[in-house]
Amino acid sequence: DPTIRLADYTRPAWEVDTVHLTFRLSPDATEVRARIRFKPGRGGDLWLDGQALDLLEAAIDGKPVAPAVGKQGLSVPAADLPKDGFEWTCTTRIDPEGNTSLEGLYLSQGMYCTQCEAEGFRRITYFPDRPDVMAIYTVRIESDLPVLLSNGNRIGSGPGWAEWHDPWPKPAYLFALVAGDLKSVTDSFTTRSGRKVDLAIWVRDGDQDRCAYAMDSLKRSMRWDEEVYGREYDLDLFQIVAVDDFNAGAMENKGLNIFNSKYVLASPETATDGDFEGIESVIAHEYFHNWTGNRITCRDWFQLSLKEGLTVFRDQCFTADMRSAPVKRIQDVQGLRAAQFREDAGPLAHPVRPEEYVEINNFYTATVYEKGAEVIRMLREIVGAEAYETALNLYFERHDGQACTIEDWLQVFEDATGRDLSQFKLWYRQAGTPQLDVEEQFDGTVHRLTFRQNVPATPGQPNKQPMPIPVRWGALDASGHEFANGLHIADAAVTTLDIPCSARPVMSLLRGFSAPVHLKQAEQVGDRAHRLAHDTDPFNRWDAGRALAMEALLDGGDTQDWCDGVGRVLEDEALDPAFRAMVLSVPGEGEIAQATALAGRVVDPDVIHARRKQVRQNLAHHLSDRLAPLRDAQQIDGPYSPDGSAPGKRALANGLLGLIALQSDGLNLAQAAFDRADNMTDSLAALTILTAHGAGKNALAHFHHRWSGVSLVIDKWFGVQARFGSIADIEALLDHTEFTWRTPNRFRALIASFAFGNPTEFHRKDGAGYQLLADWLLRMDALNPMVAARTSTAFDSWRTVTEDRQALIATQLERIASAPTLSKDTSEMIGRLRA
Ligand code: DPP
Ligand code: ZN
Repeated sequence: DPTIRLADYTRPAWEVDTVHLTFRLSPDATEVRARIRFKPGRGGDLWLDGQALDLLEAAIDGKPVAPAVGKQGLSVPAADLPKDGFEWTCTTRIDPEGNTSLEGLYLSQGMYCTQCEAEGFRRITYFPDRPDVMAIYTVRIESDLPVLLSNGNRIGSGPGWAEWHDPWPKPAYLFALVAGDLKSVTDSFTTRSGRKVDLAIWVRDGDQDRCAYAMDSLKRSMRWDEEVYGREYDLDLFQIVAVDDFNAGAMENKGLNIFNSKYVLASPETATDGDFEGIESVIAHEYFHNWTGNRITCRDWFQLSLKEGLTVFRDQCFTADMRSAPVKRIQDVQGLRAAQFREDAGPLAHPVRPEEYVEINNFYTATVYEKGAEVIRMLREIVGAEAYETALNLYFERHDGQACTIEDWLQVFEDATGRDLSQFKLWYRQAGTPQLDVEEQFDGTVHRLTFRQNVPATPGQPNKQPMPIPVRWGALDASGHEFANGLHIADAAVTTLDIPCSARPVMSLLRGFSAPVHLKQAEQVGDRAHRLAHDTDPFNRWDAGRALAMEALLDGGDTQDWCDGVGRVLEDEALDPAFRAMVLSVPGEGEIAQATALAGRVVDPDVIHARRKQVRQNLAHHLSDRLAPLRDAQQIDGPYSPDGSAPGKRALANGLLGLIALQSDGLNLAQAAFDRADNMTDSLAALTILTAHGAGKNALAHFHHRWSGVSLVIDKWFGVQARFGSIADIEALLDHTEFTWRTPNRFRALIASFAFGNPTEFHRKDGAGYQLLADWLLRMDALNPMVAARTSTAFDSWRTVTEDRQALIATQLERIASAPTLSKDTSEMIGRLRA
């Protein structure tokens, strides 16, 4: 049974004090010499993980040994091991050039780099590759390449070599090595206790002028973690390396973060406002891991959310502080609903702390990350901001240098507050998005709310218990005045809340999205419109508009109230343009599909597409000649800035342009906007609008010509066409000379953008979309299992679509499942999808 279970956890048999590694780099035959000092743990045989390694020699305390070597690692019987500890030495040979999985040590455009989380270190040398084995590393790199980097501080270097030492004990997954012909952009940061930290961002020659925003974001992150969490940086050097071939977003290796270049490189000409914001938040996220992840790490991979949920929560708060808190909250909830609610509603649903897995790479999910962050947000909501701070200080004090569990995390909150959090822990154990139904009754003196919660059955979890759901609420009177507010914790199957009042109020519930649940509030006619006009909670104000739109989208009903409300918000100059832009946007097709399935109906992507188009048309018609002046009013003077109010104005202006394009002559305006654009945000927005209307031919050619060779921009060019093109268009793009499927960013730009972002073509009735995805999953699986497995989640809502489509998908899933060779990653995913 290949399944790994949380319940089977045991302490390591042997622990590690120090690791000395010497790398002799060579593209297809790198030699790694390891000298590892072991000390007794639980005791027993020595097991060292190892994959795709050539073992050249091994010795214990200098005496050659011949361990039993298998495909997953090697073992030495306890009887052959000195009881009190020993020094293990071995030399392995690896093939970075042939390593297409991008886990372990690999080559990306002539540059060596590593990705060791979760289990990549075992592709470098034999090691107890588990996060509860923490050790001090010294690394020597031998190579003719000019730049040789590893974790920690450089302790020596000369022609053809460099040595690094990291004084902080760390698990192997935080190990990093980079070697290449790289250029750096440098700066420095002085911590509040006066430590001067050198900062360096390493990129390919020519990219130095696109690092300024990443560097600025890094310095702001370092300051924020000091001010808000009291956490200082703990080395004299902090480095970031940008690489083009990378499976995920970025990696928090101690002192040497490695980033997908998408989250480092930006200039106004090449990056959108969204890209800048993404850089700011990912730089912050990886930096914040230094304390939440590195200094305090996870005992085992089931505890992944211990570092990821917390670090996402921290980066969300950072962005909220840097930008607009309400707008950030709306964006985060949109993301949560689109990805995590979707995951939670289908065959891939799993708890924030999973209890079993086959391949841990498959659990770097929206549930572990984003729902994990929501759980911490609720915890803070329930205990209060002050107690949260006390608990976090206790966490850092008590667990620094340790590999911890969710139990340790909750214990500090129990100790800091005296609360019993055993019921709260269900948020980590139970999968599925709770549904919270609310009934309201006004009796003349009291308004009574009755909350009924239901946590749906999910794979392996048929029965659920009630969880504590924090519901922030406000009560509005008929004039929109808020006369009462508070926090209700719905912690039983049924709970009630009584609000004394003399007239029936309009209730604003789940303010700020205080819990990750589906709220079903049977509001009276006009209540939602009232809240869209008056709610003092910006999140709920936005959500009221979204709920109004969703009603019309689901039932094809009347859009008058929604159009009126949106119109009023748009013209309210007192409101942040970024917020107005969010109110203007209509729920996406994926979100409408989810709502359809939740209402117990069959999803027909064609119907959803048509309805959404109709609803947008109604809005454009309703706003008619107010659109153009509103857009003109968002004119920005001065040079481009990714900060301040400008991104919000651009978002609003471009949202309005999208509606203008639905009017006669509107496409001419979009074309003019494209021609005139002097930054990527406006250029890509206009290009997207033109392409969505099938009028992008010239603009696409122009865009391609202008940006040929700038890979991050060419990714956008592929992405736009993937989302709006036909399958024939996609097939033509697959043959394009610049389509290099081996680079994950490019693969995602075309294949994943198509599968996730082009529902009508993906769900085409002849099954051609499903077949195309399956073909590429099979192809990619042989090259890079992690990317293939991740992309297979495009099939995760397959049981909600029409029966003819389900049958076509089932055929493709079966075809993949019966492929002669399939990675552990993809076979686990397909197995869960079909279960
Ligand atoms: N640990 C990484 C992150 O989420 C994922 N590779 O930051
Ligand atoms: Zn992370």
